[in-house]
Amino acid sequence: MTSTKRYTITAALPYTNGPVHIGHLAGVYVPADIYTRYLRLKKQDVIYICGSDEHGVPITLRAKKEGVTPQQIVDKYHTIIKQSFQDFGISFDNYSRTSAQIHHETASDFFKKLYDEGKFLEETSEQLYDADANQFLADRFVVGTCPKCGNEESYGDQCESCGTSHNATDLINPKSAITGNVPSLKKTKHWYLPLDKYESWLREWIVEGHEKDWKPNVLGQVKSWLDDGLRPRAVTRDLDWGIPVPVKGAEGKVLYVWFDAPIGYISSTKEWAAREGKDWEPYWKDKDTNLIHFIGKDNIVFHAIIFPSMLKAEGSYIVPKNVPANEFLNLEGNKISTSKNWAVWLHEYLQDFPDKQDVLRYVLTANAPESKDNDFTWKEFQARNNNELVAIFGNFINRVTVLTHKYYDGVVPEKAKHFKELDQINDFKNSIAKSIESYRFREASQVLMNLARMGNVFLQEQEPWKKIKENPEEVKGIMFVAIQIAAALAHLAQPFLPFTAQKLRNILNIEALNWDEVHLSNTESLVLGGHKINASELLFEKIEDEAIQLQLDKLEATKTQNKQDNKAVEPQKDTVTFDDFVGMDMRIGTILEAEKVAKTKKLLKLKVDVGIDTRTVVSGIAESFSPEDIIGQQVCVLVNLAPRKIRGIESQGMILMTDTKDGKLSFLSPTSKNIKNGEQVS
Ligand code: B3M
Ligand code: ZN
Repeated sequence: MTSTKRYTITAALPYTNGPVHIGHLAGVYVPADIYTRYLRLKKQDVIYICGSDEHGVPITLRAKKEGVTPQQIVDKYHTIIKQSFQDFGISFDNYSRTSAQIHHETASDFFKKLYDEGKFLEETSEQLYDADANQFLADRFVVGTCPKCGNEESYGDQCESCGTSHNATDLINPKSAITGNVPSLKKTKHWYLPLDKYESWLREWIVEGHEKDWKPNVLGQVKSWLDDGLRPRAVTRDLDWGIPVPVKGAEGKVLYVWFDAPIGYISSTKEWAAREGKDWEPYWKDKDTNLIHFIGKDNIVFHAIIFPSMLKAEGSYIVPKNVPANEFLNLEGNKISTSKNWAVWLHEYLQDFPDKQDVLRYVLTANAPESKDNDFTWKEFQARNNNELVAIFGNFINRVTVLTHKYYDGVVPEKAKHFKELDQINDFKNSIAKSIESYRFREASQVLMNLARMGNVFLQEQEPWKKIKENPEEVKGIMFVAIQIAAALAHLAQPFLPFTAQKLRNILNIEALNWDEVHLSNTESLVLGGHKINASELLFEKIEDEAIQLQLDKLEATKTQNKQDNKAVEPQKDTVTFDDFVGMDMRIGTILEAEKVAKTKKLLKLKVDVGIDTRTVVSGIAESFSPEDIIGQQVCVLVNLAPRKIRGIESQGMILMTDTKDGKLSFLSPTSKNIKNGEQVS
């Protein structure tokens, strides 16, 4: 990377249905920020673009929950989110919002162009409808079983468990998320992007063109979708919250949120350009521009398949060079969840740990979910702070600055001898650069820490405090090198720890350098002899057990609260007739065999002796029971439920279970030991 290149870096637009948490930061915004800050230091032509995603069902649902309008929801969370990003030093060049006028225009025009050029299919078909709510059920308005992996809580447009994107009508056993009703079907007209037409182009572009440089988790998902075959995808919705579909005959319809949101990157770029007096187009249309989307793994299909197909259909845009998606960050062993309040919210973190933005940035980077899901624990947070930031980085800087004041009144001595450590600084720098350029930010952060480690080892070996009496001249040479390492840390830490880097520059009384200026040789140094540094100051402070316990207690309280909320009993369902009831044939049976259904989390394939015969039942109980524990278990089976295929296996009945809201299942089994298989339940 020597010549100047243009980069358009985007970070997923967060939904404004809640504040942002550590999962957001670790998965998307910190890695993208490190990358961008590094490119800026490399003097590249780079913009870092983001904004709030203010349309879509999550917003409407949150508004319903809080009893306010969608507009009130987006205004509230846009403000909180924007502030959190700013507080954590996420250095966007522009943070816009999809309710902005410029975005409505841009998205509308984009749709219109594709429409005018006949790039959409127009089709009237039966869609899921909730008559009580007077609402078509798309996206998150509907949950049901994923046809691909059997996850019973898949959304209408996407399964969060296996990542597949599908149409709402593909769901097995769909239910309205608004009323819980089983939806009916109703005819409605929509516009579809024929993804199948872009399949061979996508294959050539991604699978053949980016096999080497895209991350394996991204390529894996992309290949699996392409292998399954792509189908036309509706890009409009029957909703009242969103961008109106700008064509005749589409009254009451809006653009699908995943159609408008990625266009938000373009509108945010336009907003930036207008403010800065720049031209936005090269950042999206010049084929030499590197367009890079930082996202979480649940967004891969939209950024690697759907949005590129939209850009290709439009014709004048470039497509992404890379889509570095991260996996998920869990919290203390459980999935982070906005609705269950299982998260470390950024604005709350800052109340408890003011001025410790860099600590969180560092911990989240050092433990980033780059190739697999990872767990954030408060113990690790404390350990990384105390054992790395304080004991290694901070300790080294403190020793250097304290000794410089003690021996030389803060004036840097002249270079006396060339130590190998000076050359090693260059190696560390190159190694950090290489890791960042290949999106390996964890590795990069560890190389940075290793540079501080090297500084400590150097001082430990040279022991200037022992030599200062007998050999003050030698100590000058040692301290000169130690100060160069400290300065290198200040410069190389910039992308990762922007606040600390600034503080350290102030202590060392030095200006920021560009990446390529951080170079040492026989003749070049980072700080010259005679330079005066400022008073020493601690960069990091130890985090005590009490502060960590407070956080753990907070999470414990959330758990207790969730348990209490779950205790609320479901209201009674609509009445059924006696005939409805006796029509159900329920028998006692015994589980003879049980095995996991391949590539699913929840499904077990059971062989059950129900007295009449031995039959196969596919049951979503794998998260509560392991196969070997339930063999021989007597259960209650609904045997005359119409057979249906689940993951290609015909299920001939249903095991009756109690299902608590926290997801714990238990069997309904006879308490008497003498009940034979085939006995009827009535
Ligand atoms: N708002 C999904 C999310 O927050 C979505 C990203 C849009 S990026 C164009 O996970
Ligand atoms: Zn799935």
